[in-house]
Amino acid sequence: MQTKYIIGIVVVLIILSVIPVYFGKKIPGMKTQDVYNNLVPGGPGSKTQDNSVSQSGTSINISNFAFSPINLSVKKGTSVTWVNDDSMPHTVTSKKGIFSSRSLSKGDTFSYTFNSVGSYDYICNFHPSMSANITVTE
Ligand SMILES: [Cu+2]
Repeated sequence: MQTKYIIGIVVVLIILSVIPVYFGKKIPGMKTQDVYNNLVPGGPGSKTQDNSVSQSGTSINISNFAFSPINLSVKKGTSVTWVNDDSMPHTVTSKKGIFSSRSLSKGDTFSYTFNSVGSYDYICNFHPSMSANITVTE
């Protein structure tokens, strides 16, 4: 009889110790900050939505230490938006000093409207081997 009581007590203790763990559990791989960012409009996580705002523009991705597309031709007056997809910070900096972004962290964007016809070479200030070109036509 005594062993049945002991087993019963052990089972109750196991159940009691499992309940708070179960209810306190978060969705795997999801941080509290991510939940906040996704729920709050205009929060840090909603920055990527800037892409869809510039419908008449074009976007360039920065990933794996490269601009993509590396060469882009746009019509005069086009707004180009760069999006940093790398976890490494980068900049978008005109070789002739015509435009330059601040240091872009992952998810940050930079936009520039090209109002003059010409060829615009640009690099990342931190990684000058990252070079690309925008050609602006009439
Ligand atoms: Cu860089």
